Parts: sequence; structure tokens; C-alpha cells
Amino acid sequence: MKKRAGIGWLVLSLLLAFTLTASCAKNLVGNESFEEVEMLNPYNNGTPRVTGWNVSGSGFSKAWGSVDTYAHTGKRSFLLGPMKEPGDTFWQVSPAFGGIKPGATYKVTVYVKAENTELSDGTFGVNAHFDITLYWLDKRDARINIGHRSERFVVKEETDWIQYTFETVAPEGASKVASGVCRRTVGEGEECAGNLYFDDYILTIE
Ligand SMILES: [Ca+2]
Repeated sequence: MKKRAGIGWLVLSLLLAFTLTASCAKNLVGNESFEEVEMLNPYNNGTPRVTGWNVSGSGFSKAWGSVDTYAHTGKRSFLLGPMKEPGDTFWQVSPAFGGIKPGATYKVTVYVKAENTELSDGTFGVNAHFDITLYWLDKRDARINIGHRSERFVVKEETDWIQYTFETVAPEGASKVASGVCRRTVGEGEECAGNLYFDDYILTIE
């Protein structure tokens, strides 16, 4: 009887260890809830930016930054507002970091809330979109333009927080990666409608 109890404990311990390991995949980016902020950009209408993340693109006069309007966790989220001019782009990405395992699957999850996604002509189209992107770099910090690096997600209606997922395999030669979200108009007549709020950006190796 005692032996069977011992085996039972062993099985339970192994199950617990497995569960803890499975549920504790390490997030590879920091400040994922966008709670830590700083005032570094004087062109951003007084909205703070997210500490430790890089922003770039055109459209710096557009609405973006860390706001306390909505939050999935904590008190803040990252806002990327509408863009209407052809070629407007804006992205926020983590710093590039090393230790990449080529051939391994990398998974991004992020929560997004959407509002005012009606287009200028009064319709709800496919243009309230955003991209989740991974920028793979080789040992010389040159961009690797192969593989599945980016995925576009379409938000047609106003939504409360929805979790979006993007999985991809690290290409051969990848040494570093930076990861984040992007909005961009592609051509004439296209617009990025609405306010998109991002929170809880998690990047893990599967
Ligand atoms: Ca947050």
C-alpha cells in the first residue's frame, strides 16, 4: 500500500513538473504589458512611448503611444491609430536579441482591441488591419528576407480584447530577431482605419 502511494506521488510530481514547464515558456521580450513608459518624443502630442521598444516609420503625427484609455492587463496599452496617406507606415518592435535557434518555431501572441474601424466612406472593410512581424538578422546584423516573417490580421469591426497568434520557423542563418506590430497603408486609396490597442505581447519558443 505504501509503495503504491509512493508511485502515486511520483506520478503526481511528474505531472506537476510537466504542467509548470509547459505553462512557463519564457517570454523573450520585456515590458510586454506596455506599463513602463517615458516621454522621449516631443512630436507625439504628449503621449508617452513604451520604454524599451523601438518605433519607426512615417506618420509620426498620427496617434500612437502608451495610453491608459484601455488595458487588457495592468493600466495601459499601446495605441496605433488610423493612417490615411499612401505609404504611411508605423511599427513598434522589441530590441533585437540573440540566442536564436534556426528551425525552431517562434510564437507571438498579442491582445488587440479595436474601435472606430469604420472607413472614411462609411463602410467596414478589410483595411482596419495590422501585421505581426519578426525581423530575422544574421550574424552581421543583416536582414534575412526569407521564410514566413510577417502576417497580416484584418479587424473588420469594433471588438473587445481578442488574442491574435502568429507562429513561424526561424530561418537558417538567423542569429537575432526583433519582433513587434506594424500598420501600413499599401497603395492609393487604402487606409488603416480605426484605433487599435495592443497589450500583452508574448514571444516564446515552442
Ligand atoms: Ca497593459
